[in-house]
Amino acid sequence: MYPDYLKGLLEKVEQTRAKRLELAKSGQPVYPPMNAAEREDVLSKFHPDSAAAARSRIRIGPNKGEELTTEVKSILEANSMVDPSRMQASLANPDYETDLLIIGGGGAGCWAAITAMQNGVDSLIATKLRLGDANSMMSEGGMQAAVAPPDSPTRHYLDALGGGHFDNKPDLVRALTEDAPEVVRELENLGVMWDKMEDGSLQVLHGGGTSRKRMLSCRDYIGAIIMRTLMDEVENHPDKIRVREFEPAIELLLDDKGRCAGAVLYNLDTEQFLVVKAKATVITTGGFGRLHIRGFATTNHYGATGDGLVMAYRAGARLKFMDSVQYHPTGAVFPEQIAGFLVTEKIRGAGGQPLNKDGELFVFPREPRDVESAAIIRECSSERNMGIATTAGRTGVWLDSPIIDMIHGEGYTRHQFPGICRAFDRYGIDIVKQPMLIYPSLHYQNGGVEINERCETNIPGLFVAGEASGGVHGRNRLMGNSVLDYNVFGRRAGKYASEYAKSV
Ligand code: MEZ
Repeated sequence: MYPDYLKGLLEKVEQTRAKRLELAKSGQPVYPPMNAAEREDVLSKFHPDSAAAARSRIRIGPNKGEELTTEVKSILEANSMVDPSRMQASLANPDYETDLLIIGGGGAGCWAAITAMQNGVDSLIATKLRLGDANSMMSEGGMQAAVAPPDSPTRHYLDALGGGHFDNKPDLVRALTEDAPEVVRELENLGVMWDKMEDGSLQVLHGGGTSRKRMLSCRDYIGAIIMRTLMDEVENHPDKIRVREFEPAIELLLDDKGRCAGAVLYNLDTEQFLVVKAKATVITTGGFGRLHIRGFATTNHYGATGDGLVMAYRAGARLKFMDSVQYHPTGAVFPEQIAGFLVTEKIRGAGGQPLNKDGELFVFPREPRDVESAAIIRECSSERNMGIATTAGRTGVWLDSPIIDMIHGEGYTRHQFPGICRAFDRYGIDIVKQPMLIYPSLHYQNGGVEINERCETNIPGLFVAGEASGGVHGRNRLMGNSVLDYNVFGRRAGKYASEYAKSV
């Protein structure tokens, strides 16, 4: 049954749906058009990382990066558990020795190990939890790649730069978009089965902020499919790739020439410190989304606590865009059972529309995430108060979802929205009777350790790939580009770090 406080919404929505349909048929915009100045205003007033963050920005020492918010600064300056100078002495008598040390067991880490192996270099993956316990595993929506006309890597490049407000490092965006078609083929060779059309071509869907349909998907969570494929490849080569689980790295070790020479691990079972000596080191530890910056709900896994970022910072690595994180516009807040759940952007891509308490569409549904999230926050702010309050004290807007059309037998199939459909089944939620309310949720660390297109940092011998790196997405990432990022830059890190390891 409809809860009291939502009574009337469905009728309003039906009326406004009919109105929107009429407008769409006559070629008129179905949402209040936002001109450039209004967009700017929405972003500056309501983007959680703009105005408020600007007030609390702090400059820290030369060579240590750029402006940081107070929260980020305190994370980075968290106390070290070890004294690196004392540990350096242990490099003469390490617990493990390897050509390549990879810190982090997600998608980028697995790719780095696989590519190094193809390059004849053995590696050791040290991971805080189990191999594959990573945000890479959780991504539901898709991977962007320009695979066929009318799309092209150039269009992809322009979209990614535009989405990042042209702050991105262009060389990194070029690497991302130009490597994409090859990554698609490589993943297929390893066993990933992409969704295809009847003629055998790859199926592409829409996401926010993209000028072409470019999102590839699989018959389940794309992250789980890719991650399991990469894990199989890693686990099939135990002689070339050693994996140490529940052994997080906690400090990088530099040699007397300032080169990265390995790291100190901490075994979570035995509580022992272990020294790894390595010719090259790759950090692939992901972001800090689990730290609930600014009190937002998060879509991130438990391990996303910014460990690699902290280690790299303490070793003197330069950081980029640490003043910005991404809020996913469609975090569920109602029904209660799914509060906190990520509602994939695929739903917006397939026609999902955020509606306020009058059933009105207040923003174009396929805006990039920063604009979409800011517009939802504005709609729910006390100033406008057009969100819908739930009994649990949360506020959100309704996501008029294509799942409703699917249930009515039109268009989509369950496998296109596997996560949310399973969640509805698990809790017996009837999406038609219980509208799904959404509100932005902390999703992605836009910035990180500054890298170049070879994944090199300013510290010789230290490479970084995936969410732990900064520069690829500027201050706003487009959907599906993080799955692509860890595949492209994980491979690149493996290639260039193994070349480096061979040369020292
Ligand atoms: O790129 C992402 O963050 C992604 C694919 C998320 C999603 O909405 O499914």
